[in-house]
Amino acid sequence: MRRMKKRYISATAVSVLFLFLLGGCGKQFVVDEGDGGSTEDEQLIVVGVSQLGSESVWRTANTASIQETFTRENGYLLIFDNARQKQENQIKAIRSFISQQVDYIVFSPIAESGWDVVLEEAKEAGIPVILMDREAEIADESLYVTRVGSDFRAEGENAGLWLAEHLEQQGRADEEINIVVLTGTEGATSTIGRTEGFEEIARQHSNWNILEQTGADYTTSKAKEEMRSILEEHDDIDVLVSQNDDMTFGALDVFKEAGITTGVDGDVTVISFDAVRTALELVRSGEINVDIECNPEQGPYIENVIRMLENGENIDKNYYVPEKIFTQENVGMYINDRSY
Ligand code: GZL
Repeated sequence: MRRMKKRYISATAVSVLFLFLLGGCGKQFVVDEGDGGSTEDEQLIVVGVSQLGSESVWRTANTASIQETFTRENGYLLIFDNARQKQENQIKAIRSFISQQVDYIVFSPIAESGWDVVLEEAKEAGIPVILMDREAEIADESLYVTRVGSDFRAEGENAGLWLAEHLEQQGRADEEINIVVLTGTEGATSTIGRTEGFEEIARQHSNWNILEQTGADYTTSKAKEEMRSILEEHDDIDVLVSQNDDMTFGALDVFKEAGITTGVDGDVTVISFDAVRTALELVRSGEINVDIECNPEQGPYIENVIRMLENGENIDKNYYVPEKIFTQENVGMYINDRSY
């Protein structure tokens, strides 16, 4: 896709933009201050990225991947906004990108709904929009070019399939199994997909009882709060399904407070998602039974899409990033190579 207009932001404008936006929607802007106006600047592809927040280790790694990819050396001017978990900040950031006439808009929708109006504005401005990580529920699919992220439903199904296999191996396939699920941010694609995927498998096992399915917003602190409440009601939990490692860390702390062991030889089997390094250390030690990877290193895949668009190539509507499943059996082969 040809870039609509050749634009660059002069050093002065960058400084003004930096000051303006610091007081505006986002918590931070990373703007590569060029010398403005040089031939090199004119060739830069300007990418506006609205990141939903910094709620988890996974999100930090996702942000790092973007900032390490869209550098001046690689031919980009990155304008980055952290929306601090607020959809209205993402919408403001997208509008500021439009007014700056960036070449591409990339954003990770904190929740699936509420994007049609602002994406109509981006379309009218002739700016291609790429979804990162999560999906947006948009009536008109022409409002975004593609999505780069995970297959969250498959992640949830894989968690259920692992549990079924695990119980079979333990000779507990017909035992009553009491399950607690900590879910992520309400309305987020990752939450919806992981929940639906696991439920799909759970429905095939009438002896699986989901005692509680509680939202903890992908944060450690909220998970601690919710897990403490759950333990006041239930002392017969067999399995914890926690939809990201940050919530798992909180739940493990609460189990320890209550004298409940977890993992390979524990009272409670623990299934987690994301597979950040700190969690993989707990898989290796046996405190977490299995960690379903959610790959945050999406920057290079998004950059590849932009290159294809720049070259006028056709692209798909969705690109899944590669992911693994980690258990005590295989984690040792990968843990030392992890970048996050
Ligand atoms: C998944 C991403 C989720 C992670 C959480 O792609 O949307 O959001 O699983 C993060 O750690 O908060």
